[in-house]
Amino acid sequence: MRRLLVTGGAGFIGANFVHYLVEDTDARVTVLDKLTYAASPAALEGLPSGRVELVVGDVADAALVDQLVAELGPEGAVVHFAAESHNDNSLRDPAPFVETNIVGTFVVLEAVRRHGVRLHHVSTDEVYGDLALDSPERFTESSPYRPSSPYSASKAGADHLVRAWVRSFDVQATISNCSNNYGPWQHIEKFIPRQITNVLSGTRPRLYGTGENVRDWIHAEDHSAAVWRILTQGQLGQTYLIGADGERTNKDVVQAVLRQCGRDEGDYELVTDRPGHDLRYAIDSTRLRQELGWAPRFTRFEDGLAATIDWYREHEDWWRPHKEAVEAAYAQHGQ
Ligand code: NAD
Ligand code: TDX
Repeated sequence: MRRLLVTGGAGFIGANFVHYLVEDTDARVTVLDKLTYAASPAALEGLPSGRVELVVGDVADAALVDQLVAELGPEGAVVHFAAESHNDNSLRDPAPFVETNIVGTFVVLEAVRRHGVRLHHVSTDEVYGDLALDSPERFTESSPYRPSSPYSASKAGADHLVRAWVRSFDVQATISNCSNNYGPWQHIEKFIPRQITNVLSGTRPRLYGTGENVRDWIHAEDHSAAVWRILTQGQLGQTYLIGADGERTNKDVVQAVLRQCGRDEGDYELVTDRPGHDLRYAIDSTRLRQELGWAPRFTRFEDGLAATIDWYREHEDWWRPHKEAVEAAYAQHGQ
């Protein structure tokens, strides 16, 4: 049985990945998570204790990470999701983004270097900056790094550290840069869950600026399957882009949420734009599909969205206690 250390495994995508490991592999998992405001330990409840153990701690704590990596043994692997992940927060207070995303990745790299353990580093397409709204261009593995926000700059910094540790120290690592995820357990500060929970609360969805910005949506389950594929079959030192051809304007997404909830498609508000707001992300995932044979299961965004809306309807007890505070924080910025 393979031993894995999953950092950030109590977060939205990390927890989805832990479920994937339990259901589709025989891996034994240690989750290292600081349980910040973004964590959902509830997402890990009910998983077999013989398969999943939660260690509450900071990925930037070098002694703790060293001990956990040492315990994996040479056949083990680290999958590194832990991060501060919300662009809007990074614009209000960048410090934890530098600490967790850059210093935390440095700490992980030093531990896997010392113990000769395999690493998969989870990153984002935002490191490549943005694309023009009206261009056919998509990001590829050779797109130049051009991050716009403190969040994306901190993820770019982390990616550069991983690449340097591969080249200079022969660390056995792969990197994936994925597009925007949606699905169960996503924090309601993020776009899709914020709008779903607005509609379920009887308030209007909030679109930044004109609503014309484009994001490329992928279901978190498809992201998890891709990460496993790269971890087990990817070429060491290689970067893989993960995306499911899910480009939509933010306005299209809000209108789909309204339609699926039986509300008028025009029943949204345009609010203050995000400073430096990236215009468009789009992923060309040809390498991952052709070299590793991965393909997404959620090929119709509207179906994945409908399932996600149902999930938030059924899990109101999870998100409702946080809704007022999240909206009050946005309201302070006219959003
Ligand atoms: P999230 O904010 O939902 O979860 C992050 C998790 O990391 C939380 O459980 C949090 O408690 C934990 N964490 C934060 N700081 C920590 C620290 N110092 N030490 C230990 N744990 C800490 O984020 P997410 O959306 O699940 O994103 C996970 C990863 O995937 C991130 O690296 C992110 O950059 C990347 N990613 C996200 C998306 C997306 O659309 N959400 C897309 C591409 C890549
Ligand atoms: O209320 C909102 N209204 C709105 O129009 C919010 C919260 C967002 N938006 C817009 C901003 C973006 O164009 O929706 C789009 C998506 O916003 P976010 O959910 O904040 O995601 P984004 O900034 O695109 O970053 C996400 O994808 C890449 C994740 O949060 C990152 O962790 C990941 O790396």
